[in-house]
Amino acid sequence: MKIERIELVHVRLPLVGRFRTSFGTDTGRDTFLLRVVGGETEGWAEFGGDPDPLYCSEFAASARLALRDHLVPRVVRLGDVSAAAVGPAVAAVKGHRLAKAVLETAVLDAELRSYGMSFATYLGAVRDRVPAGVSVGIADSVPELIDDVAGYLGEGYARIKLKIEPGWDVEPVRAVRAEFGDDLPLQVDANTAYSLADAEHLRRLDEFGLLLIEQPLAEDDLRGHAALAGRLRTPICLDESITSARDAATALELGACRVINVKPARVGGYLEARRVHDVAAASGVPVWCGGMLETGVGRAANLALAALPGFVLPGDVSASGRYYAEDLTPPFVLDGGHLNVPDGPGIGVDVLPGPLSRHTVSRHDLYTR
Ligand code: NPQ
Ligand code: MG
Repeated sequence: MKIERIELVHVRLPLVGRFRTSFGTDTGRDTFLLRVVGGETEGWAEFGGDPDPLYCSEFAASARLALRDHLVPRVVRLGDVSAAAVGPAVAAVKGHRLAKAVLETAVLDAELRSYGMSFATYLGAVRDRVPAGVSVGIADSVPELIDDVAGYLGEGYARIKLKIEPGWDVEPVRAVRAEFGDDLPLQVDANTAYSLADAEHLRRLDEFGLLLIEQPLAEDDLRGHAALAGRLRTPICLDESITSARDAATALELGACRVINVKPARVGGYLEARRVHDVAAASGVPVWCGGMLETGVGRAANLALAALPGFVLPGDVSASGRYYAEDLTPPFVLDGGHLNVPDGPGIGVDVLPGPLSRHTVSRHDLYTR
């Protein structure tokens, strides 16, 4: 494929409710889409980060500069561009995995659309629907949290993830177990809010039969996670710490985790995400698909990944309505607690012009031939 144009579309969408984590509160999603046009085809992808470097070191403005000045020129210079060639072309650039991911994914979408092949088929999906989990933000009070969880269970969600932080951990988990019972698939996500000195406190979560505790310690603290793992019954799952398949192999070798949250953006794209899946599967380690408050553009591709055989736990793949009153694509809706995996060409959904224009802040050409 010869690339004719790469356009960055800055979008801003209000969230249906506030989303609070241990690193901040969001009331809207502010990100960008990349549109790659080449020959008879075009592809779309969504940046998986945020305007602030709080979840990870990258942010929307850093990705925009990395793409404009370093990544796009290296890829366009290839002449005949394929998704498989993007990673090698940008490998000399250190880091910037979220920026690399959005570029590779847009090229992959364009390429697969030109063959009429779906992401699901390309990645090796073995299911046509996946169970939907939901990530529940920190609430102002326990009764409000119980209301939030009851609402999601009423909609059919198959698994609940509670965001936790010091001061909001044992009590909310105890209350959710007391209200909804021991059979509810339940897990927690600390987004790096604890230290190893909190090990005895975190051990109090062991009595609640959680599926896992996600990223309790700092992203660069594999040794600490391994030490903590020796003191908890609850399996540790890593999110922020895993930025590549090699990281996954290292973390498993060190005993730093027993479960991995796979986010394509964090590891540099869907090709590396599949390699993380393969590394985990080779060790019999379960993985699940994480989420970054994606619009339908990112959500569609995540559903394809979540349909791979090693994705044995429900992911943070929720319906569009979990976050957005109006999505940028036809909305993804729950069907018996599941979401259908798109089977059309590429990501399998189209960006809707009306919603896109209503939520567009600005458009910029990063490249025109
Ligand atoms: C996680 N996601 O698993 C992340 C964290 C997260 C669904 O829990 C804007 C962009 C806001 C990305 C808030 C879920 C975000 C974000 C939280 C990612 O750790
Ligand atoms: Mg997480």
